[in-house]
Amino acid sequence: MRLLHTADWHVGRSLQGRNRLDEQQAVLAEIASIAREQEAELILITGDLFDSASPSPEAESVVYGALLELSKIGKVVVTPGNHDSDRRLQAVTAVFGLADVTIRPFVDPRPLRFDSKDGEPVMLATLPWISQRYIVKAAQLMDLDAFELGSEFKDRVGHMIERVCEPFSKDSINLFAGHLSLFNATLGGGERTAQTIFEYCVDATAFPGSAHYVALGHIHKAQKMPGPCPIHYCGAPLHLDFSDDEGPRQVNLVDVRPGLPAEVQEIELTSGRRLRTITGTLKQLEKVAGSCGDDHLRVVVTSKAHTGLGDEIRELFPNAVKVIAAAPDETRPSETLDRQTLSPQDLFIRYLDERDIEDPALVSLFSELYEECV
Ligand SMILES: [Mn+2]
Repeated sequence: MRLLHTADWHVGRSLQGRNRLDEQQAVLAEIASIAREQEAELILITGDLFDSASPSPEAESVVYGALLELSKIGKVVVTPGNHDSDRRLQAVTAVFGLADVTIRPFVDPRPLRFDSKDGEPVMLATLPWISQRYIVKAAQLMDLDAFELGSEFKDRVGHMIERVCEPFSKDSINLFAGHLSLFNATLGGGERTAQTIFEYCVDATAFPGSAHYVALGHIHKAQKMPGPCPIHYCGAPLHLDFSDDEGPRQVNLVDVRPGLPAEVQEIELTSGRRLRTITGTLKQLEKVAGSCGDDHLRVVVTSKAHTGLGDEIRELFPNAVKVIAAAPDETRPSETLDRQTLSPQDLFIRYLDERDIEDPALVSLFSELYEECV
């Protein structure tokens, strides 16, 4: 059986206030055309379909349109991520069920069971993003220190993974789809920092050796993780912010057969505009103006600042999303000016940093409270 694995679409995410729905729609169309050409029988979407738990109708239209398009090609299975609202997805589960799009918004110990076109039995265990407040009791959240809290979360999610994978057999194709953070994963960019730190990490050893392929979302950089079976993050299909403007964007195409190791092909995506940082003096920048195509640009000017410099740069680079004036000896954008791109969680972490407070439990609580408010 051939499956396609994608995740972290983050539809609705803007860049410095610039809407990227057209790019998001384009890359989802590219994913559908790959699925069609490669005859993927199963399409796994492992979380963060949306950027927000309350997406705009336009973002919903893009995501729902993409799910229906994919459902014409193969069986579609969705597990929610930390940016999605599980309840909102639950609300449309029955409707999407009519189109053979299975949304698994909540924890369900029973794997999905179906047969591949070749008649091979498939078992697909799923796990949505699990928030700490669901798993560690409130009292423990207060009493345990960060390390204990971390291992509590790790142990319990590890246990859930074992449990949902328990029915795997040697005669079936055994798959896992979920949205979680593994120890030692390399961050891409645009992830919520507070939900990728130690306390939210799980050990890859929780996955059974009998799994043919473990499809993960949450980390935006595509990578294979060491573990007892093939474990992959397929990464985000678009670069989401300037900390993440390099590296390929891809979907994984996976061939699986009972009793044989999975063959994983990484297919590069080309839709969407590149995010790029260019740095130089006004003179140096003048020379490269016009050569940046339609890339979204962050321009760092190292010339001495003068009135109207920002406007001059924007005139040179109409695609400059952000213009930063740095002191001549600085090559990196200044922290102060960079604040507007940070998430509330990241800002809170910086706030604590500035006051010399190191308390991951506090960060985690902030994150939980923030999640409840948005
Ligand atoms: Mn994500």
